[in-house]
Amino acid sequence: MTRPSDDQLLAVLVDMVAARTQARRLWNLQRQGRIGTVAPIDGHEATVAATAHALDPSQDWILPQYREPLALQRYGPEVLDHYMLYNVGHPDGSRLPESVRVAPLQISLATQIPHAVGLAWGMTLQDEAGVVVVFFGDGSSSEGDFHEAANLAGVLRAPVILLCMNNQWAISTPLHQQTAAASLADRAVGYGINGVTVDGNDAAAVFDAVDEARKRALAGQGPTLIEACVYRLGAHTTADDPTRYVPPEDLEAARRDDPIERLEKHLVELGLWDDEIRSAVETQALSRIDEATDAAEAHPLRAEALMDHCLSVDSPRMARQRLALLSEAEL
Ligand SMILES: Cc1ncc(C[n+]2csc(CCOP(=O)(O)OP(=O)(O)O)c2C)c(N)n1
Ligand SMILES: [Mg+2]
Repeated sequence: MTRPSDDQLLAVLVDMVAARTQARRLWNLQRQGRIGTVAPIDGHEATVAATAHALDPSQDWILPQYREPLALQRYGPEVLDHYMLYNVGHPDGSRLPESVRVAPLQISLATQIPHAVGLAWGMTLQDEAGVVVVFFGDGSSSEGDFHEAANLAGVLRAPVILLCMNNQWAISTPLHQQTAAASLADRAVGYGINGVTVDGNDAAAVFDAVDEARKRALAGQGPTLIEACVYRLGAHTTADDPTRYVPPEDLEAARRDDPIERLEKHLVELGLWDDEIRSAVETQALSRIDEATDAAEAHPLRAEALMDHCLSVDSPRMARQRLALLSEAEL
């Protein structure tokens, strides 16, 4: 068992508070019509930030779903900068520099999981050290891609960590309508891989689980499926009204177990956290996201970039569309 040090926990909390602060800014930016639909991270912060801190950004990969980017500060400022480019609708938002081991976020549910297994297997074939962590939700765990990828990962003993964020909801579908399984981690047995359930609101427990899974993977002991149990504290996305389906008493109970408050309490007791530090972290987080937003809005946009990465050579119809876009852009 590897307990994170107090300094590591402090670094995790800083990232968690920054993420939630920036998520509020994103919500407002969407309401102002400056960015597209976004999926708030509220409730996922401990799992995502603690996972990033249990990894080595110089060798380990992260393949996100769509809720994670704000809590991946450990992987460098480029993650937020590209997330904002993505949010303003720019294709370059999905092209992180090669040195940043974070894949573009993925909206087509579970399609990132086979890629993660392939990437991990490829790293083994090329004798590259490191592991791959792939995030996906409880809803995504019903997709064929998850099952096929988990099966292949087991056969190949790929150094991959399948990190299922069980936040109890897939938009308005509650977990009990998603699966009859008592636990999502139990599915690991069917693939011959290691499976663990962790309290995803407990940053130290997540750090420990990811660290353990990483060590196993690096020692050639194969993949781990980690089910991190959390609760989605906000809307599914800016296009959702959860008051129509989330029972208020469930939300209230989940709020009493807020991951940020829990870690803050611990670090206040250690004398490492107080209101002043929190407000400095919030101020810094807001200035960072404002700076990233301004840069994204100023980033030059070529309309036909929409088609740049669809096919290696434009189809005849795309060629006509590209020309049409170009002539409109010139108007
Ligand atoms: C293949 C596919 N089917 C359906 C959707 C529509 N959709 C977007 S998010 C979502 C729910 C996903 O839930 P979950 O995996 O639990 O992630 P969460 O949003 O709870 O973090 C659905 C059904 C999609 N994006 N992709
Ligand atoms: Mg979910």
